[in-house]
Amino acid sequence: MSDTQSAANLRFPPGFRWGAATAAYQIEGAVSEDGRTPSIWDTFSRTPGKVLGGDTGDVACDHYHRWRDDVRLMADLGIGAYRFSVSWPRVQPTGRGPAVQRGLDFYRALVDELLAHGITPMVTLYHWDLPQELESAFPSGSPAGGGWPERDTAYRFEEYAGIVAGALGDRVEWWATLNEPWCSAFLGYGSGVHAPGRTDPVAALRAAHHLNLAHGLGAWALRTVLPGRAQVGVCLNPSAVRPLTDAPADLDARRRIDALANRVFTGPMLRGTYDHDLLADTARITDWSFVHDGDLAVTRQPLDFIGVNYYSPAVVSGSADAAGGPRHDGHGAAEHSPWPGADDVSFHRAPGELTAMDWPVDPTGLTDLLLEYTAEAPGVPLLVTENGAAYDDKPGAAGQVHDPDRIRYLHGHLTAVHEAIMSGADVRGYFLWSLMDNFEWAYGYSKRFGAVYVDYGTQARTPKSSARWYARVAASGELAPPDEEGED
Ligand code: PNW
Repeated sequence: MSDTQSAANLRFPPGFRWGAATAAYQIEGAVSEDGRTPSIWDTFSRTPGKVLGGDTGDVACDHYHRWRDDVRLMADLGIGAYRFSVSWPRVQPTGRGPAVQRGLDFYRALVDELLAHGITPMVTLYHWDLPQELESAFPSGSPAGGGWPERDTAYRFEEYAGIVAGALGDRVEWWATLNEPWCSAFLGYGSGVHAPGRTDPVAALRAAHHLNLAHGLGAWALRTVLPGRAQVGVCLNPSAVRPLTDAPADLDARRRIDALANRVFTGPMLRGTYDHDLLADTARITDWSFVHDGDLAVTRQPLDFIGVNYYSPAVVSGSADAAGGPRHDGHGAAEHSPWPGADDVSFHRAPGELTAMDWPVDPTGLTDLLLEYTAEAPGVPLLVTENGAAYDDKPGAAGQVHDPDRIRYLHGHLTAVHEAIMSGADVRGYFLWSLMDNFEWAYGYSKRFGAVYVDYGTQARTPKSSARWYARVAASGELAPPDEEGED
């Protein structure tokens, strides 16, 4: 490469982490091995009509048996950090009481293997696989019906966090309490397109609060078990929400969705408040009496980092569009709204090419969010803990998988991260979603987000051209041009 070309490449700060991410239910399989019991996602995926094609995580990428090979693959690709999640029902099958040693041993062995290959592990404690017991088994007379709408689930999470911290804390420094609590609360209990598939706006708001509480209790548990040794954060999926026009109704729609998508979590976590406008907007639905005295001091724990998961921006307007038409909020054509008290807000397709998820490609939302957090949480380092895209990848005749669209997507979004850094955001790393193709929740195996292609028949892994491109970026710390140059 000539000097001029290399001078044109954007250079990331020294020490910037180049990572990849996965989640337990999406890759592990082995759902009834070594004492694991069903999670809400096992139950949901086995319920006809909930997941496309009737797919389940029963086998997934069989990572539970192939983890050594998967770590070697990451090492070959020069991945410097790996964010994975611990399956709660694997280590504490009923969600209460003693831990299962074999479950913990799996993660200890995985972490040891990562460290042996120079890969920094980051543990996500909760990436959506709640033990089914905690959803179903509730004291009779409990009004909330179990799961996250039930306050006790937050205390169960605190206990579980302490168990995992005790088992892995001697070798893991980076911890995320929750992944995308918005999805858990509002897709799980509001629109019902995610497990456990409930459709009750009050349950969704209760769930959001108890997830905030669980985050605070979990952060506290991590720091109690690992004093001074844990870097504790949370992975959010903030919405880069834009008004369709400057009309007052559209600006108000933006404010309302910002409250329900973003401030419902950052309020309690960063400032120890639920904003007045959020309480007022939802007053017809609930009086929020499930928020107890003292809760907002618990939810507001110091954060060592904020994890930003970003895919696509949202465009909203205040008046229902005359045609009705499909929703473009990226949550499918849900019958039930994931927006309690704001189901009249219309979502519009943002400009930009669409990925296989029908999510528009617009990296400017990522720059905006990183700069917003920089202003909102000054001094708190940021990590992009998920970013990536699904495309319709197909192996060629020689088995190679060319995915130039994904390379362009990653190049555009890494450029956006670099721009945020140049404007003052303290972004310390980037985790590509995902290391490999996997179980994409309600879409099953039909959507491929991986940098590595998975043949689900043979479980063969094939790095796509984007994986090789990303390896070059990670090795050099510079953004290579978005082409497949150097490919065989
Ligand atoms: C995130 N939405 O999920 C998750 O953290 C990953 O496990 C997942 O595979 C990835 O993004 C890609 O989808 C989301 O409807 C699922 O807005 C749905 C939505 C957002 C994030």
